[in-house]
Amino acid sequence: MIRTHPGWPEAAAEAYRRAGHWAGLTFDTYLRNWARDRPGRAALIADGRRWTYEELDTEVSDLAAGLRELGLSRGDRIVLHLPNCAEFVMLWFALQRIGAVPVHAMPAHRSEEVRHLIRVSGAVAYVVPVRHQRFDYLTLAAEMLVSEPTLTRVIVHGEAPAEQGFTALRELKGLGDADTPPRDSGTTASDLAVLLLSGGTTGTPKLIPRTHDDYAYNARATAAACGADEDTVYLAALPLGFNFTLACPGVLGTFMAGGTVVVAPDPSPQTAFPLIERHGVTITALTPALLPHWQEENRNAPQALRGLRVLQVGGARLADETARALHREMKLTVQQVFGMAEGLICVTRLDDPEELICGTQGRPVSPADEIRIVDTRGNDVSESGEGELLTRGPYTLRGYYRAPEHNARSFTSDGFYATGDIVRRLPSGHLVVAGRIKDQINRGGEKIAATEVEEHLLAHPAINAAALVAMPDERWGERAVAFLVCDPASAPPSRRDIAAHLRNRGLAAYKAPDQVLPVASLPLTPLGKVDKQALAEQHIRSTSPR
Ligand code: J2J
Repeated sequence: MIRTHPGWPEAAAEAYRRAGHWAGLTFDTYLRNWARDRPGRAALIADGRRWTYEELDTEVSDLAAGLRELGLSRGDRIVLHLPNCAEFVMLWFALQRIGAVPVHAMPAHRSEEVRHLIRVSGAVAYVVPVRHQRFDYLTLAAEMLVSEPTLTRVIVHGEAPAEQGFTALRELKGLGDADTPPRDSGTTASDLAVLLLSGGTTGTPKLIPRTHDDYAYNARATAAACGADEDTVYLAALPLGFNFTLACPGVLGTFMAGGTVVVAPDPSPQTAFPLIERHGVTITALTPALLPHWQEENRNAPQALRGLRVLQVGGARLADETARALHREMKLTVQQVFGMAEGLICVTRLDDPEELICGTQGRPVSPADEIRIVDTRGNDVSESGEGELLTRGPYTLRGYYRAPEHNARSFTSDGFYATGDIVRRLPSGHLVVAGRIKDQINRGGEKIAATEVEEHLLAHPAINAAALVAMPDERWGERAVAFLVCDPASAPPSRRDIAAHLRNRGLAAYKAPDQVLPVASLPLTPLGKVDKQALAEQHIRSTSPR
């Protein structure tokens, strides 16, 4: 059998088991245990409905029987492309029940991203809504069924067309006979539990393999670091497919602690505030770009957030001043979260002093997380010096899925993952994120791999060369600026032309540049690479008032 990715060496795995970090339980075993130990407690609230742990377990069994009936089984990969709804959670656990592996797509993803996920994972099934935010997912799914040979099934949340290969989620429940107790798929805790999509730095974003042992620990350790317990009511406002929302502590960490998850269809304060008030939400998670809307709404209707105790903010750098304003203005504890789908999660602790909560991005959630900060030659920097963050630990990957060449570049020979983030460390162990060396734009928490977009820009007939560069932005933290060398014979394309071009090529809308600037040529570094720093500096000089 060809190995899809490197795992932990046996000695490390053994140490993580001995320390109790890896508990040896699959997500399916966790769910069975929760249903047995706390059957009547509220597990999930969504779309105006509520399920206890026992009811959730029953729904999962019904769905799992249907999935088996469709021919899905242990080890199969299934692309999950649902917006926030109860079915996302139920299906996620149903896939765990049969030992299949969910592959998360974000709601904003389009044909390019979905095709990539299906191809790299070799997915056999694809789960979609009918429509969401005016996008027709059925047409996309039909296109995938035709073009992707591994794909044989499309599962639709909503009305499914009566065509070959399509099944409605609703029908799935009656399709097979759910057995009690549910059949054991034979999955072990060291098997793959989920494939997450990386932010990406190269042309094609990589898939991140997470095992039951490591992902469950990720959720447990993060839950402990934010004091989650059975009184916790977590609002999932960001997309459920985001690692932050699913496992930091998110849905999984809240379940581990015995709490209740409330699912919001979107993260706007208009949607979230009434849910927070009605269901007594105690903790939720946001990206910095959403904060101004929440702050404004909180000024108008402060009573809604009375019960909210912890506001996690992560995914992109929270400015120290914003953190301070937030801390003072809202009567709750801000928790900065510096995380990555690859593994390592750092959080400020709830009892940290204000200067750490507002001035750092936290410290690792596990005592077994190892941190190195290195210079460009790979040598450790002096104490409190800045450098690239390398990390290794019980829930940080040792290699991407089916990406041997990329793995050779992204990991040290002794298994540290090179994050591409520039950080410094305080004596307390807290990290301050100071920048990034990876070629990525972090637009309000959404990651854009520059080279992926550049390749699509080059396919435009009027563009001879392109560089996508991150520039500071008031609203998003960073915005994407495309510097374009255009064919002198044709009119330079506008931002709208470029957005349409990228949309036609099947790219998610958030990857379209915020600004397009025609230039005569692209400056090069001595090594012959495009000098993006020079481009950014030139642009700032040319636009700042003299
Ligand atoms: C600066 N940069 C940050 C922060 C992430 C929890 C929270 C976030 C993510 C996530 C996640 C940052 N300040 N507070 O998966 O579970 C940037 C870094 C990092 C990259 C990872 C979670 N928090 N970042 O954002 O896989 O550059 O995960 O390496 O999407 O986001 O992106 P992603």
